[in-house]
Amino acid sequence: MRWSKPFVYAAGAAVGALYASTAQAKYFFNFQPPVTPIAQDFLFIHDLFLAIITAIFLLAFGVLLYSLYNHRKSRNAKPATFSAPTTRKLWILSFIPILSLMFIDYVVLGIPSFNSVLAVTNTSHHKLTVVVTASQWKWHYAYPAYGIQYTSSLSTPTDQIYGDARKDKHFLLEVDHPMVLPTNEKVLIVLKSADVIHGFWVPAFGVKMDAIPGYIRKLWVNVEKPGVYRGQCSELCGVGHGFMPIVVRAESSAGFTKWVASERAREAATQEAAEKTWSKAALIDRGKQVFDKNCAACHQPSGLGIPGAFPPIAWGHPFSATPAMLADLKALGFFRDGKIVGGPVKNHIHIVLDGIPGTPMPAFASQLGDADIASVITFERNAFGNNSGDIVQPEQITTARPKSTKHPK
Ligand code: HEC
Ligand SMILES: [Cu+2]
Repeated sequence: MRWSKPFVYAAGAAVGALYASTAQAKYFFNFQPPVTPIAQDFLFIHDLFLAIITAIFLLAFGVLLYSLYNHRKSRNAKPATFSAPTTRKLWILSFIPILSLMFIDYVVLGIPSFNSVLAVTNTSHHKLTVVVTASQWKWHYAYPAYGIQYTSSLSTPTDQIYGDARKDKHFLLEVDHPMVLPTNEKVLIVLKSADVIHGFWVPAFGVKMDAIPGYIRKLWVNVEKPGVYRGQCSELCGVGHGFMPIVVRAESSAGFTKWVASERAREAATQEAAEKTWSKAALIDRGKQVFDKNCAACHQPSGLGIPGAFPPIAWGHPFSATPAMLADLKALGFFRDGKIVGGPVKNHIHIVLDGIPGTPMPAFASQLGDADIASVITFERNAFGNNSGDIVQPEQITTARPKSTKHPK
């Protein structure tokens, strides 16, 4: 049979196009390059396994093709009539594959896998501890030895998320404040969850563990190469599940020490911000940023919320939800006659600090500093058409905080 010319050209063009696009996007089908001993072990086991099954596949397929060809009908091949090994030779031939598969499974692959699984759980002799707390939908990192703690949230701009701007390279994989680790040091990660199950997963580290509410779980990493490593929450945890990436920057120990110093300076600045008196414009300015980062995922950038789930922040808009949710809002003075209304400042502060228990409205007491909370409340009371003119100063937040939730910043 001869191929028609147009067909050959079309096929050639298709292959060429495929090749060109692959070359451009630098696709690769493999694990991310491993940067911890555990990830290296896992990759080794994976590669070994792949090599072995490829060899077995080729061997078995070779035998199959050989038999198909050699025992074909035109050569008058007769189908075998036996259904079980009959001779000693056949018994041996049957047992060799079984025994060799068991050897591969339990010895060649089993021993290294068992060792790696044990290694993952061995958190002894760590030098640094980082407490990682997952919540809907951000990560919180604390370094108890240095008195540093902060929230890390998605920094991909909303216009990219809604398709109004070109997606950049690290679309949905960029945060405002990455986790920072020193290289070549065993770091213990204590994993917690503040609400539902989340999953801590950074592929280049090889480890992946669920953060389960009510449990404290431990894993460790020893990053051997400086760089930025990206991962994601790996347990479906609500509508913002795709919006809580994990970004880790690994620094040499000198770089890490410098980072610690700069974090301390930042915390001092936050402290200063909490102590001074702000102008209304400055509060609203800062409040908008705090809102976009911490509240807009639920209450929406427009402040109109999502019917049935997240109430509007814009007052005068209707909100229907379960009677229990509405009762909470009514008791706080934020709901009347089917509509969201502006409740008292005191309750507004209470809602943002302590959340509304039993609903998705989170407590921000341990996540935001006093200046951030004061400014977001001032913003909410003066934006989206809520022209209340109210000003809330950081000092009011400082006094409203219960002692137990004093933010160290
Ligand atoms: C995870 C989703 C979520 C996030 C994030 C969130 N809220 Fe809420 N918020 C809710 C829900 C749900 C309610 C209603 C609870 C109820 O009905 O009792 C609520 C209610 C409120 C209310 C009272 C009702 C209203 O609409 O005025 C205020 C004020 C409020 N949130 C402010 C904030 C602020 C400020 C932030 C950010 C610092 C924030 N929320 C972040 C889910 C969220
Ligand atoms: Cu999650």
